[in-house]
Amino acid sequence: MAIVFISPFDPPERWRQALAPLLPGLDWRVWPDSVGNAEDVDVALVWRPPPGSLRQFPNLKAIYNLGAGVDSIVSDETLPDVPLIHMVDSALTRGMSEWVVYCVLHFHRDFHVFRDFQKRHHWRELPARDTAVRPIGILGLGELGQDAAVKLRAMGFGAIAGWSRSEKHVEGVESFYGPDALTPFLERTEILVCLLPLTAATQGIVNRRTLAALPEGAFFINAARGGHVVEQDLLAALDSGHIAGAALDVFRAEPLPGDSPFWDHPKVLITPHVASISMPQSSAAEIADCIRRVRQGRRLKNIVDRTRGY
Ligand code: NDP
Ligand code: OXD
Repeated sequence: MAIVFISPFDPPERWRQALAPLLPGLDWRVWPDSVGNAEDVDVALVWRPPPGSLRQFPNLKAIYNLGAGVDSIVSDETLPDVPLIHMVDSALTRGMSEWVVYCVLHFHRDFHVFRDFQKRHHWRELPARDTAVRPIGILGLGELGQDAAVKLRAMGFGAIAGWSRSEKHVEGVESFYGPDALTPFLERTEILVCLLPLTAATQGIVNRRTLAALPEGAFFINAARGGHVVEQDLLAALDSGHIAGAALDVFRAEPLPGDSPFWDHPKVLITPHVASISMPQSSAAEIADCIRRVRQGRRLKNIVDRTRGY
């Protein structure tokens, strides 16, 4: 029984070092250079595996995605029909909530304006907004969305809502669910945070129509995927002033091309897809537990529903 690591973007050694103490006798292979006998492999650890790369393992029993989002993998038609597990890790969740809280506070406390005032040596007070009544809306109230909501609430945000497919019961968070609830959810939201998975149903969900449903002067924060946004529509909404600012961690093209209008846009805050990064040390215990479960034939957690796409 061997593990194969497939990620063109990650140094495999850090993951091996984190997992080895938890899985005595770990047989570790790295795609494509040291796969050895492909028949030995029972579990694949992957992050954005090249399409077709998983096809060669006839005894594969599970695929563990080393990140929360599986959009880059579920579209691979050659993906073997074995359980696909997505990462749920407390450090990944914590990191995302930090990024979201930072961005919400940036706009809520007018840092986007004060940054500009400072450049112009301009000393001016702005009217304060009461945190208790500032309407925050989170698209996607799953692992990450719920944690961000709970942490914002702990800071005193008292008007938080979330939108999901099914109804949620999170204390102090109003639940909107299903397609019909999207417009009412947007209409009451002044700071919109996107934490949805990218699927056929959520592709391009932030567009001219949905941005127009937000109140004038709303803010948009995206830590999910660039594919959720029709970028021309967002730029137009920023330029017209309907959207007063955006914090964007993800884009349709990554790395963001040097000539993208987002780079120099005065209303846009950019980070390079780092809202939260999977960390081998923190997630190793969860991954090792998953591998043991596969090998012992026990129930697996956090399995992706491939028909839903997340
Ligand atoms: P989850 O699967 O735990 O949660 C997804 C949420 O989205 C659920 O509440 C789900 O509803 C909701 N949802 C999905 N489809 C729809 C739909 N069509 N309509 C309404 N609601 C929908 O995912 P995570 O919270 O773990 O991760 C979310 C995303 O965050 C990832 O897919 C990834 O793209 C992104 N991410 C980005 C990172 C970064 O660094 N930028 C880092 C980590 C993740 P329901 O609960 O009812 O099923
Ligand atoms: C993820 C990501 O989905 O890092 O985990 O984007």
